[in-house]
Amino acid sequence: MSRPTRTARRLGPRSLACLALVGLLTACSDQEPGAFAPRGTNAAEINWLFWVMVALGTAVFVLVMVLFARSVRSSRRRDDSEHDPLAPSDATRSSRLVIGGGVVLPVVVLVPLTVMMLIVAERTSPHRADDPLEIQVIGHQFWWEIHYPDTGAVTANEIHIPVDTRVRLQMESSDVIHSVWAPQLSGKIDMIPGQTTQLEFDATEVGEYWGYCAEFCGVQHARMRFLVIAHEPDDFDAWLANETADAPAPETEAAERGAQTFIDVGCAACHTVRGTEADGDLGPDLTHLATRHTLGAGTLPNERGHLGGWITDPQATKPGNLMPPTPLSAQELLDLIDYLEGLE
Ligand code: HEC
Ligand SMILES: [Cu+2]
Repeated sequence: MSRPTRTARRLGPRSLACLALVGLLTACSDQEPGAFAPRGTNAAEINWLFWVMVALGTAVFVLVMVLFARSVRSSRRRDDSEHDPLAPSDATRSSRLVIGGGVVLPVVVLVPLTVMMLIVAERTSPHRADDPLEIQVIGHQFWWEIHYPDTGAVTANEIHIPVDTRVRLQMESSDVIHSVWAPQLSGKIDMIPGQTTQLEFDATEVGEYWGYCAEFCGVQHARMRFLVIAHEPDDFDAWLANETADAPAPETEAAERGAQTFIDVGCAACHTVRGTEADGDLGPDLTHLATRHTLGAGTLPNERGHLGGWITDPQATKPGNLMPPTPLSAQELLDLIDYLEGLE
């Protein structure tokens, strides 16, 4: 037996256990709860399967450790008594152990696990619901484009859904592989260029749930987040009706100037504001920007100061994203902010 290292001796088993716990607790957060706090049917199924696997895995681990300890003890005893290890009774015991532990136990553990896994895979697969709400989601470096196909509604980085309703995402990518994952609601599915993949899920509680790009897609992969916002059905209908409508007309003179600046300085080449001549499609649709919670796919809260900062230098907060900085006078910037803040 090797002697414990100096640090391990100094820390002792209790401190080591505490350290391990600290490591585990860093995965917990009130702000962004994860897969262990499911709020959707799929996530609940997956969470259940996870704990079954942990329980079975722990049982097997304990069993192996007990057998291991016993074999160490009995081999010591044999050393003491000069016992012949190849005596026939020992040989049958060993082969029973090999067959029991190497064949019977894996079959008993793995077959039920496989069946459970297949059941969960089937229950969380698309095509379960007859008439789900269809939403089209297109992945971009580094943001999400979201269409409600039965309407003209287009938004970005926010998937609004009615609570307790099966939703089917039809997913595409405009560039590289991305992956959609809202851990509290469902498992993850890749977005693959040239293909349409599907994810069907629901939310069982009204609320806001963070989602992430779960496939490395470039420098700002980590700031490619989205919100799933589950509403009461009436609130969802109201949201969808507003999102479908054209942009509201500017209400102040400054906002009117801002609308013109938006065209003049080139924002309109990349962004669409429905109901105006701005119809670019390289960046997010900004028609109802003011109703959104975040800027830059979850990078910043959608507030006046951050909006100004983002427009002045989007590369400062999200280096490598595909919006270039635009040189603007102070007046142009203020007008633009007034305009964008009116896009409710
Ligand atoms: C070359 C194309 C391009 C130009 C020009 C451009 N943008 Fe963008 N814009 C983008 C892209 C791409 C994003 C998404 C960045 C990301 O989140 O990764 C974006 C994001 C935004 C966002 C955040 C939207 C959201 O929902 O997160 C705002 C607001 C915005 N742009 C405003 C402007 C304004 C105002 C101008 C003109 C001064 C402008 N943009 C010019 C491409 C462009
Ligand atoms: Cu991505």
